[in-house]
Amino acid sequence: MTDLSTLKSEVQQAVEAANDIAALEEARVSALGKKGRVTELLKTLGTLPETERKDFGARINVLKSELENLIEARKAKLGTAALDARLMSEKADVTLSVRPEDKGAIHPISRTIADIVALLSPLGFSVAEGPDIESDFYNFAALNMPPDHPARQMQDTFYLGLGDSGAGGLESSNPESPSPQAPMVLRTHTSPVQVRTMLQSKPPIRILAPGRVFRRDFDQTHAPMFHQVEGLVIDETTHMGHLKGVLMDFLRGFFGVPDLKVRFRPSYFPFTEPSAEVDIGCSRPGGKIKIGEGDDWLEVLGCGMVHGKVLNNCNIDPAKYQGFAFGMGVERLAMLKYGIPDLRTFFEADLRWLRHYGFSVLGD
Ligand code: 2U9
Repeated sequence: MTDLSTLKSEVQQAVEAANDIAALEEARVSALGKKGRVTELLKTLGTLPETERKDFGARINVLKSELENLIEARKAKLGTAALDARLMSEKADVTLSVRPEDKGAIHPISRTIADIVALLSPLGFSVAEGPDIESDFYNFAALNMPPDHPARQMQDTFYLGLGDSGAGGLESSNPESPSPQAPMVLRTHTSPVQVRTMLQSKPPIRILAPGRVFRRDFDQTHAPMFHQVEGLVIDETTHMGHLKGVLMDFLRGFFGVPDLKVRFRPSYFPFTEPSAEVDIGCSRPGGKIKIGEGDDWLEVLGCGMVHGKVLNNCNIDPAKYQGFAFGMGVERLAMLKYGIPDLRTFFEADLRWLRHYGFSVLGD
């Protein structure tokens, strides 16, 4: 009869000698595999006399589970050793100084958003964010754009598959759910962030909503994805004078022209009433734009007092509260401030472009 303790010590030696997972697997198969030594022994049980069979069977099973434990323990040890070796080989010295030839750069979009936030946060604005994929309610219905509203066509929308179906739109019991009439969309503006904020918190509200937006539009001056920063202020006595003061100070700071001419021109947006578009003074010598001089005008942002219907939709009482909102296109402002001529180059991920128009990480 095979000496089980010899078998055990031989398999044990093979397991301990295995220096990687493949060698360990080889040792396991030769002991416990279909044709392994322990399995072959189990097959001989039937040939033993009845009196020996039970005892020998039990001893083989004990051996089998001891060997399995040994193999598992070795496997864990080899795994840890492999991880340690990998960590050692991938060790990075974070105390090394920056290599000038590998210097990264801040993208003009990130820099412009940072510029805008830095100018407005001292006035009490904080930054709020929301999802790129929105329901009909947050992107349209709550903003006074019901299903048949012509303003929906003003912003060509990317519609998404429906997922589950339920009622959408303003009448919906659940504003998150899509329906065949109101599928989910890629947000066409960052305004849904303000809707969510108003539904979640009480005035006073002072927020900036920077982020990506999506419209089905692509030509020299339009990209299907671009960035906006929108702002919202809601309080008991906020009025159009506050709106004008905030935006005039902002534009003068942003373009670095303290006496910049700023003009508010009546306009229309479904979510604000009254609404205005804002122009700044410029000249256009030889087709180039020079900001802060001359008698010409250049449109830079839109704004207005938040529509009473929008306040109602967001559970804010328009008899008690009022406020203003504004929106600006980040690429457009970056092009004007940093002299970038072509919108499409923002999204080409061209390293030479980024080295030229990008900003140092250290802010100089
Ligand atoms: C709520 C209420 C009102 C945000 C506003 C504009 C005017 C505007 C455009 C500028 C250039 C978009 O990127 S652009 O094409 N935006 O003119 N946006 S008022 O009004 C809001 C937002 C949210 C709850």
